[in-house]
Amino acid sequence: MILALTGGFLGSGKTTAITEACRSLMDKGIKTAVITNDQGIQQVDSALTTSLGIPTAEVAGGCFCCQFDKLQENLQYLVRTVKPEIIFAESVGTCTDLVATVVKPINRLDPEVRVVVSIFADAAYVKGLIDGSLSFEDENVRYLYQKQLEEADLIMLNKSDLLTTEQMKDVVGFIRKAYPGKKVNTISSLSPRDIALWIDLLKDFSIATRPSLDINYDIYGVGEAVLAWFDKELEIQSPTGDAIRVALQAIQMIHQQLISRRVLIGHLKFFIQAPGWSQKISITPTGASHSLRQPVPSAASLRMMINARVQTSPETLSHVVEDALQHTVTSMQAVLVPHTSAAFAPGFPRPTYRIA
Ligand SMILES: Nc1nc2c(ncn2[C@@H]2O[C@H](COP(=O)(O)OP(=O)(O)O)[C@@H](O)[C@H]2O)c(=O)[nH]1
Ligand SMILES: [Mg+2]
Repeated sequence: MILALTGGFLGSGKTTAITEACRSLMDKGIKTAVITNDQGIQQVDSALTTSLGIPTAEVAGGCFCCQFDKLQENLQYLVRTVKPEIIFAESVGTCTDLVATVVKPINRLDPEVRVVVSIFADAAYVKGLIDGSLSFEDENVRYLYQKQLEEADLIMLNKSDLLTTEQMKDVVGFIRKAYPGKKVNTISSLSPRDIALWIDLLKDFSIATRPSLDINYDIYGVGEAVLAWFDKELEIQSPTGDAIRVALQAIQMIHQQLISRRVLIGHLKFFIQAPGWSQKISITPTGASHSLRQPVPSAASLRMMINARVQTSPETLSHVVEDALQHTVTSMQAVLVPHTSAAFAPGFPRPTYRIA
């Protein structure tokens, strides 16, 4: 069994690649499953994979490293119930030190499992690092970003479709120079051919030993904590059938408000579910978002799940989101029914195991 441990920064395209890979494997009759991971309780990513019929288990309330036993439990559960050839486990976008805290403990407990660490990087984000347009990124965040790539078995330089050939050449050159000796693969998660290539790489990859990262947990901890977390589940009711349009307008307003504050948007994820219609909407540091399925149907009500990571205080993030929701709902004569809501700064990473 292959455990495709899939990491990389927020919004780099991990879930997109995983869902595409699962779809393609399932089409061929190959059994597969997903373990999602987030620090919050309701997860947009698991809502998406579940809605697509992919067997999904969730590690909530902390990273894989800090919830290792839960990860192990889910792995065993999926092996028993689904018997997959490949399990994709997506780590939190600000998590690093996976080799020491996840790969080595798994290898020790279950040497039969073949773990491959793919680290995704958004090529447009890397371009932003090169040309300085992401200069407002906190230096501690930059540190954990670099550490993530440092421990990759496979660097997956994703979203190649967003850049020109020339730009991609610069980005690949930059990554090769920063991580000499690493395998750098340029892909687009939206391309079935590239996803097939990733699956082949996962199947063919073998390695005898990996070094654990040399990492400063104080810097890493600050890098995680400066990206505030906001989770919310709510319902929108619209007697005029405009619930989806209200949700989309609120999302746009949240995005605009954050842009005007010049804060780094790690990832804004929304999962909208109306009767017979569901859609995940993502806003990433480079703004790229998968185009919305059109036309938008009319709906009298919907449920929306929000997961946000933004480089600001939890209070500010919560205020921006709540304000935009309230404003939009009121101006479009809709009703907002809140379910759950939480805003926090992630705690200091304390891995269950760490094998240096
Ligand atoms: N253009 C483009 N967009 C992508 C690609 N991969 C992912 N995305 C988009 O990037 C956003 C974040 O993707 P997601 O898979 O949720 O990122 P994650 O946070 O790493 O799991 C979504 O809007 C995706 O549609 C890609 O290869 N090309
Ligand atoms: Mg994801």
